[in-house]
Amino acid sequence: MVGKAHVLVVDDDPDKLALLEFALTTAGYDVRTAGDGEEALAAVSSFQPDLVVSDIMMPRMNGYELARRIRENPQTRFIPVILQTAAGYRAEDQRYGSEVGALGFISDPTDIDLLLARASTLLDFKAYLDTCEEEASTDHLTGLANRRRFERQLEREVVRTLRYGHPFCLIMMDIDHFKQVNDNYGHAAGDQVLRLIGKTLQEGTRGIDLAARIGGEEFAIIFTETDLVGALEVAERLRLAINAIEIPAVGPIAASFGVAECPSSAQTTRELLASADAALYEAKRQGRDRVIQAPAADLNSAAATYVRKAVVSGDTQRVSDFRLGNSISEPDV
Ligand code: GH3
Ligand code: MG
Ligand code: MG
Repeated sequence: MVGKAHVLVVDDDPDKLALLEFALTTAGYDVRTAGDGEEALAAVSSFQPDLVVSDIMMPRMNGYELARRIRENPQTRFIPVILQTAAGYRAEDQRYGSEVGALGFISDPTDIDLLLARASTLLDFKAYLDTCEEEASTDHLTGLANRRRFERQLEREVVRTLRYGHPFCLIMMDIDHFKQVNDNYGHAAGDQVLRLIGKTLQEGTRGIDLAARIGGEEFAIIFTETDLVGALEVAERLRLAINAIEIPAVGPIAASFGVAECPSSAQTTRELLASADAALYEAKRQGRDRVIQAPAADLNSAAATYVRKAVVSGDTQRVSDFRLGNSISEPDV
């Protein structure tokens, strides 16, 4: 986490809420408050807390249900939750709290020292988890996303496009004659080229796009909410920016690009990758240092009709099978 840890405090009793807010703010945390579980769930996605401290008995949605919902969402499941209650506490309340995933249970909400000690430990674990997650999905040479993060994001974008119909684009990029850079100027010079290209891709894309290093000298960029025309423009701009990189010891460098659009070029993760890869290969074949777009897929094919019907009927199993490239040999259309 960068800066102060975010703590969300949830309570329907305004006095208790104010007390906890004051105590946690004084302890140095960035605190947000919510009056019940439903309000808290909305704040969980907008405020992205590192810790939730919640009362149990509340109108609309109680603390158990809030903890359960936080745990069941893959995006929020590792946000620790502390439950606290003043009213008639029983042993089974604590057991139930643990069953729904709460990591702390405080039966005396006036014991601020206990709360702060528990909060501090859980926030320490959360910060370490965040660091691990960040390291596990970052390419250390360039600082870009690595293949792991790229594949996850690609899967999400395909799901989103199948659900809402907004196109997005995938660009695959490979440095031209990169082996010669290593052979002629050494591996350290090669690494410097990779770092500079990473920087160029980062600076040439928007914050919502994802630039990744997915192999030795292969990069990929996911352009969210962008159609083929837009992505081709950016790819061309990036190609020129790479041409303009100056490394005196190495001389000019260039790269080839393949651009595919979902859903027009392909409608599954695997096919989209294959489609952008084929376009990249074609760019190499045509002489390198160029951008080539993937051809449009046949949107009236039996398989395309199959996935459209599955999406319209909300048949997520079929959509998922299709995305993964499973069992589409006999589309039921
Ligand atoms: P093409 O234009 O066809 O892509 O030719 P190329 O030489 O770029 O392609 P090839 O696949 O033959 O060579 C890729 C080279 O990338 C080989 C390898 O030494 C280099 N490479 C891969 N990973 C790294 C790395 O982390 N650092 C450095 N310095 N070089 C790397
Ligand atoms: Mg290459
Ligand atoms: Mg290569």
